[in-house]
Amino acid sequence: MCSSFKNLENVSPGPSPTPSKSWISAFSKELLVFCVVAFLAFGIQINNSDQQIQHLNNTVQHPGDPLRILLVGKTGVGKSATGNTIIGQDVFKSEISSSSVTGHCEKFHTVINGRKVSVIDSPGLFDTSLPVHEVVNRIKLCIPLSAPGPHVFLVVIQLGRFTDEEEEAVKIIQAAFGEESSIYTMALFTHGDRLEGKNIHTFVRDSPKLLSFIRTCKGRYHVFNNKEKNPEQVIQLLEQIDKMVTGNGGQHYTSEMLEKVERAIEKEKRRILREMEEQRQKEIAALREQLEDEAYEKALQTLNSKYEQVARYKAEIDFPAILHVVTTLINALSRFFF
Ligand SMILES: Nc1nc2c(ncn2[C@@H]2O[C@H](COP(=O)(O)OP(=O)(O)O)[C@@H](O)[C@H]2O)c(=O)[nH]1
Ligand SMILES: [Mg+2]
Repeated sequence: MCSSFKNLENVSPGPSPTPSKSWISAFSKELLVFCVVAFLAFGIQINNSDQQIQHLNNTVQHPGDPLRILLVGKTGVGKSATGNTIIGQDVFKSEISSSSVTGHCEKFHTVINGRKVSVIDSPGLFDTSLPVHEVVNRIKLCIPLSAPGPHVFLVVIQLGRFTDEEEEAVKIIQAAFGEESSIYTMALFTHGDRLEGKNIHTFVRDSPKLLSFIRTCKGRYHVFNNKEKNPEQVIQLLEQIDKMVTGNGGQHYTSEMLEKVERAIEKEKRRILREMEEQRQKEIAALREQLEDEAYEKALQTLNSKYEQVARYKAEIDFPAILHVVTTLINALSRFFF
């Protein structure tokens, strides 16, 4: 725009009076300065708004990035039914019969109030058709399916039934995903219809076991009645999850966190194996005395895999307890010395 004005001046035809010529050149100079200033101001403005957009992108969850919810828990507690309530359609198989149990991770998306929500359903623990370690391995596969990682582990518990087995299931899940997962964990009670007007908070307070678990979730819980597809309960759940995500600075659980847990469990497994080595050698010697060649080789293989499995199980289940004891000890010692 500025250069075209200059060009006009250059092509102005015929001689013109000197005062007029100097007026034009003075005017042209002022205009040039004005153009440069305006151009710089415009540039700064664009730069500022770019920075503002960048800042917004860094602080607010991108509207295209879905909220990722991973459902975990014991078989039959209502994980798939909860997934269906959130999605607003019967997409996950949910039935009383154990033949319908979710064997692998499944994922469905929906849009709630204009925002994308992904729900990942996982295989349930203590389903009689699969051993616990196999189910745990399958549940872990839900992490890559929730890539880049779930914002929340929704631990599903059936209201009125927090038995020893339920407690064990929750501990196994927590151990599988490690200490770091606790800040992304929230409890969801199903069978809200059983409350029949009773207060959910009183219900939680009345069970010491349940209360102890709720404390590990930093007191976060919500109740669903999956028999009544009331969208208000979903909105309330999302609000609670949003609060938690904000508290976590918008972060989510990641595959790297899971790998860290894996490395720690493997290290602990090798330590347990070293501890059991003497016992293993004794059993090998006994086998050698009783069996020959092929039968011995077969029995040896079975024995070794049994030791591997026992060590892995002990490392997986006992690891958080050991970690807790060590951390408490370090804390106590540091308080004593410093
Ligand atoms: N009354 C009632 N039944 C429920 C509720 N949630 C789940 N169920 C039932 O519990 C059974 C097991 O549910 P399902 O979703 O398959 O459990 P999953 O194995 O954890 O996935 C099904 O018959 C569901 O209809 C609920 O809130 N109220
Ligand atoms: Mg299911």
